[in-house]
Amino acid sequence: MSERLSRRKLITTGIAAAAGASGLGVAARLADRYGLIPPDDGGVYGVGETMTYAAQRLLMAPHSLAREYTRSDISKIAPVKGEAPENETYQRLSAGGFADWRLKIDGLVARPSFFSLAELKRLPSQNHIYHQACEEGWSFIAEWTGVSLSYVLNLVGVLPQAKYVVFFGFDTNFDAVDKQTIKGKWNSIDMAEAWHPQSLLAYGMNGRELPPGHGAPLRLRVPRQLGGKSTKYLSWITLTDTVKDIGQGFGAGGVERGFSWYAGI
Ligand SMILES: Nc1nc2c(c(=O)[nH]1)N[C@H]1C(S)=C(S)[C@@H](COP(=O)(O)O)O[C@H]1N2
Ligand SMILES: [Mo]
Repeated sequence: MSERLSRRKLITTGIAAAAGASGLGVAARLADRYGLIPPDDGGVYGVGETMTYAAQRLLMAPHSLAREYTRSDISKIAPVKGEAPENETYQRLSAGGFADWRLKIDGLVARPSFFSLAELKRLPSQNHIYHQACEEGWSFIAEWTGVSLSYVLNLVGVLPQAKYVVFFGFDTNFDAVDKQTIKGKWNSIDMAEAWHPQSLLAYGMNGRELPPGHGAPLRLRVPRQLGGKSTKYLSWITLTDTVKDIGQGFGAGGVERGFSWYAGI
């Protein structure tokens, strides 16, 4: 039996025990049907990652809410992770106030679309004050303004086969002809996270435009996972039924550098 299969068997045994199901066959079918195997199963980490993901997806209500704070809780200092992308395209768009920037959304959607920043700002906006924690140990509370990811997904019409929403920022080579050569800070979330009411496409922070270092012109915010899942400098969002054909196939560039795909907190 391969390493990967034995891991899978261990996982489904655990799920069978947890769910009180009568046998491995049932558990395996349940695990597949309910999407309890993360894309980095058998990747750099393995069984621990899958147990965390499966347990959270089984035990937590899909729409459990991250805590929301008040304006007086907003952190005085919000650390910036990394630098805004240095590539020529990003610099040119930034110099033009992102007037020429478009967000592309395609893949398993009924209406592949491009959105300008002005168009996104005309959609119903939301403000959320929540906590962002980096796996490196620092965190801050900030107010984010944007449009609900679910609202935009409904505009483009998600097809039933879609399992993941994949995010590419300007610090990835997202225009690679061969998707397997995509590198950088791309990431993906499952549909439970995508439809979650607090998942936001943010263009504002603490009452101002999103600063360059924090992801201008648009970033994802998913407050139920570590900050690393909240992709900055967005350019392209694609819906897919598999992430196996992107980069090394683990669902996020970070997995290739040793982080786990699911970063629930
Ligand atoms: N495109 C892109 N998105 C990214 C990153 C990045 O380097 N590039 N860093 C991630 C990590 S590890 C964290 S903790 C947060 C940090 O967000 P901040 O810089 O606004 O604090 O953004 C995430 N999104
Ligand atoms: Mo991070």
